[in-house]
Amino acid sequence: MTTSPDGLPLAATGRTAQSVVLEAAHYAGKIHLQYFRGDHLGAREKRHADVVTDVDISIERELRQLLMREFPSAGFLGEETGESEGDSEYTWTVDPIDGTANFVRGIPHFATTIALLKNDAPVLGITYDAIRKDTFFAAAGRGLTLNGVPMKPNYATSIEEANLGFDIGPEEDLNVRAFDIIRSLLPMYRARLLGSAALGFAYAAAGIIDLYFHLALKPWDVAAGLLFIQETDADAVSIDFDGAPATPWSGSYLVGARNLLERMRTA
Ligand code: 2AM
Ligand code: CA
Repeated sequence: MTTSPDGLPLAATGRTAQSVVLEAAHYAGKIHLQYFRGDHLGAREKRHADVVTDVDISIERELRQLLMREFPSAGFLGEETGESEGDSEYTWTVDPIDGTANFVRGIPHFATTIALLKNDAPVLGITYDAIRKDTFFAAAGRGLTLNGVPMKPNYATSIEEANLGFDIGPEEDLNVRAFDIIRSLLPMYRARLLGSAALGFAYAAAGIIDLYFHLALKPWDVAAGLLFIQETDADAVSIDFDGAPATPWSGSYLVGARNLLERMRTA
């Protein structure tokens, strides 16, 4: 695969990976707005409390086509269409709608999130919230930007002022555990249940919230967000619930302000 000066693979049409991924995410966002609060979403449950729509599936198919056409030797890992192995060290991860439960109810808080992994580590990531036109973007070593502007988080300095975002999922026992964690931390933190893990990670990296946790996420939910956290230059950290550095396969995540995170774990 040809590499461009930014160290990332060059697309078949000669475009940079950054330009392709921006187009992909913004295209997905256009489709979100077209169907949001419409009547023909084709919503159904994959299993209890795990919802998918025709919109999720058709966006993922189109993004998969675009990314595979532009990067034929890369692998692919998507929430709705599954995994294909590539024959290079690169893999794309795609969640066409992160926050589908919000999307189907007409709650305007969801995003598309796409990442490029190199040997399982995210090197390019985008999370696009079409409702607010917020593009969170990072390439490894080049910092996090929000709508093209470099973002440096300005976290709360005390636990009393901190905002802690979290989300739940389809697994009831884990949800009970998540609420137990929240209950044990209140009234110390101001808690926010947001409904999109991708935006939760992006907000925690940008300092919009101070911390975020989830007990059961998949690589496509978190790959871009983990890169955002990494690109805060150590102001923020990402660990799993055993305290190990987080990877896209950790499952459980606690991310955000380094200064607050250690104190939350011991609370
Ligand atoms: P989703 O909307 O893409 O399913 C709130 O539940 C957050 O957790 C959302 O970001 C949601 O992503 C994610 N999430 C919950 N359960 C999930 C599952 N089984 N697989 C993938 N993501 C999940
Ligand atoms: Ca999804």
